[in-house]
Amino acid sequence: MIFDFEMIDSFYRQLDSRILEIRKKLKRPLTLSEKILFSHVYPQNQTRSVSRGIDYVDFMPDRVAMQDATAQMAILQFMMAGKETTAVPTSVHCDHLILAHSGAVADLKSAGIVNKEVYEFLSSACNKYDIGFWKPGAGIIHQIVLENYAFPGGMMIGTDSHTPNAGGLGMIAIGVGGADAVDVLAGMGWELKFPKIIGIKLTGKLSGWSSAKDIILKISGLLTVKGGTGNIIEYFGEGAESLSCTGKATICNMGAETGATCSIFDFDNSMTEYLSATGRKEVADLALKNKNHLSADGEVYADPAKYYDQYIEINLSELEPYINGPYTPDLATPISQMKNEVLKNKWPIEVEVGLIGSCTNSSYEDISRAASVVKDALSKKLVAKSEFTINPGSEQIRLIAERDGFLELFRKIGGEVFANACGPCIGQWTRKDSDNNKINTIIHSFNRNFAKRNDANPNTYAFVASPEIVTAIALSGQLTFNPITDTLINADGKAVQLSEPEGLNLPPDGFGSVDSGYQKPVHGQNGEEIIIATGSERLQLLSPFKEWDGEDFLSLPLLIKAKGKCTTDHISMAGFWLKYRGHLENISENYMIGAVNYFNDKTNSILNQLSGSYETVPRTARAYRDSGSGSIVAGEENFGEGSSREHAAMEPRYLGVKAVLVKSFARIHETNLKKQGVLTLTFQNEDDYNKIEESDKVDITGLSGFSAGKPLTISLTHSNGTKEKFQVNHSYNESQIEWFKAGSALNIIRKSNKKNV
Ligand code: MIC
Ligand code: SF4
Repeated sequence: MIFDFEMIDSFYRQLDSRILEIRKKLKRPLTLSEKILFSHVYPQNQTRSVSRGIDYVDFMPDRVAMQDATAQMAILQFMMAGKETTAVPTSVHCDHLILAHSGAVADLKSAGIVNKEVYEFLSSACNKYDIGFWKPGAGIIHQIVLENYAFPGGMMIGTDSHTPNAGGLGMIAIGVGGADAVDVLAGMGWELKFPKIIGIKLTGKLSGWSSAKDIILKISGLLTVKGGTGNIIEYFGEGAESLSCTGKATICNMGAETGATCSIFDFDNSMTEYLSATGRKEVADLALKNKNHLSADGEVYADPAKYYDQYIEINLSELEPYINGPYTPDLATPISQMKNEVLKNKWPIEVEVGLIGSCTNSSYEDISRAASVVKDALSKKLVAKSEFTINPGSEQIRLIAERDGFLELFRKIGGEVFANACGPCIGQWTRKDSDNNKINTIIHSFNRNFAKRNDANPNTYAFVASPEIVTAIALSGQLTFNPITDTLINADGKAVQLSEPEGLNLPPDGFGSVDSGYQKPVHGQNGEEIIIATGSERLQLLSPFKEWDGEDFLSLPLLIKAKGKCTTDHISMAGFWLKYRGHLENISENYMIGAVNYFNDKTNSILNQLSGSYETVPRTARAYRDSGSGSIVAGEENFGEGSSREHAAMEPRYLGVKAVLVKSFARIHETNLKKQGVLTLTFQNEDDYNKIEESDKVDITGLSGFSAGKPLTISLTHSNGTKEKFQVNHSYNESQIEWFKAGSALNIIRKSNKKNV
């Protein structure tokens, strides 16, 4: 048994009394999210009334999951905490570092060679700290978590922004940076601003070409990439009940693209079925016994607008398929309007590649529906006009997709099956015959489509759609194709129309048994040495960051004023750079190299005030750090949107950036910066962004009285000697201010641990 039944059983045994206690304290109807959050307050006896969206609360999640690209830094930090083992069940998944190039077998083999020392490091650390280790090829973190670990009513954190995928099984699952994970691994409370809650009632039923993916594509358009920030999205209604468990997971997964803390569905029959099908009937039985605690109270559903901070209704019977993009996941276009939009915006019509799979859309339902489209196309003598690739989410899924003939169908249209890993979704993709500047279009069923994300080409227009729509479009080769209304010309020259997709939620012949690629930790049996090769380019032990010296920050040169969208992909690119995720010094060479310099519209070319010439961002930052001044970064809205990668926060800290001042932050990135000791500030008046000039020196004053809710002051000294002053806000509470003072949150854990020893 891979999942931790004892922990789950003990959770359910206590649930009744916990909920009773919460009810006594709060004396009002509860949403599902509140039930789960309050039953995970740390320590449990401290339930109190909190203001959603305002108060910080410490939680005690049930488990932690980490993927290889973020686990390295998380474990390197955990090693500094000086603990013997992890406080909660934890798993590590090798999925991000496998380069998709020539198909699963060859790609896995080369990943084993290229990433050998990283896998050895992770596997040895997992043994030492009693962490379950999922070998390369086992599958993508979120799919594995859904298949093995997630349970209704539970709470977990994961060092990946799509951790909310587990909300499909009724779990509060939140994406965090590695330093947050270290809190939980070390048995400390994990702090989160108590989220607001968006209620979404789904009515009606999906039909035809529409799928669960289209629900979240539509919602991304409604909420935009920052509309969910600070919120949990809670789904309910008969439409929700009609969805498969994996369809629910897709919706929760991509909820990350709205900035939501996480998303969650009520416990229902689809979850019982999925738990039983994946060998966890005992968990399903326990959940069934606690069913009344695994949905919101009746009063909430009767008057949702009263109990949710925001309330939306979507009728699934009217829902069209959507295609989102390019360059942002919230540009949502219903398929019926796609042709107009494509022509109006001059998006390249010809589609070069269609890609399905990934952690977002790898379920049996997804694969079987996409395969039904292919089967239909073959019977109608159609061939695929675009290249076509498949990334199965796990070995379990790959195996049954092979067994049930789906992969064979994909191969018949020239489809290539990549390893069970992230691959093209995170830029781990060597495109064949691709010129890195060519204007071209691709369409995939992943979740993100930021510039350069999939293949590093800034001119790739990436669109997101459901697997069945991606398949239909790959068959047609045209972004303007609408399978609901349009026909295709087949090998006989006849116009034919594709039939509606058909699929099954769960494999009729079961999931079967498979060598899952799981390595049980052998804690206590071996010498338990964590393996880091000397002189390694990929792994480097960390040294603690310095404490704050108690002084205001004076005369900080502006490093870069970033213009427009600045995601974690702009701040710390993935793709090529993934190989340095365990080596802070080396990965810092990618700091902000994708961000656009406001003053010359170029990337990675900024004024170095010391030399007077234009240089790269990392080099200039280093020069400021080494001169003893440090520097400051400015940006616009939703700064740091996207990934949970804390490298985007550790790099500036390492390079001497003292503060980041923006119009607004994405949640995970802001916390990551705070935890690493970088001061996070927001403009009180957004127009003050315009006051910042290229050769400014910036003072940040008021730090001696740094306290919650109290603004700080910025003074700019322009190159002509004139000065401007304005106030800036911050969102630090008193304990977060201690992180800043100590130099990082980890420094506090380290110190308290030393005291206890
Ligand atoms: C992503 O989808 O962007 C990633 C790659 O999974 C990241 C994690 C990472 O950067 O390692 C995420 O979403 O957190
Ligand atoms: Fe991997 Fe992509 Fe999923 Fe991130 S979104 S975990 S990169 S498959």
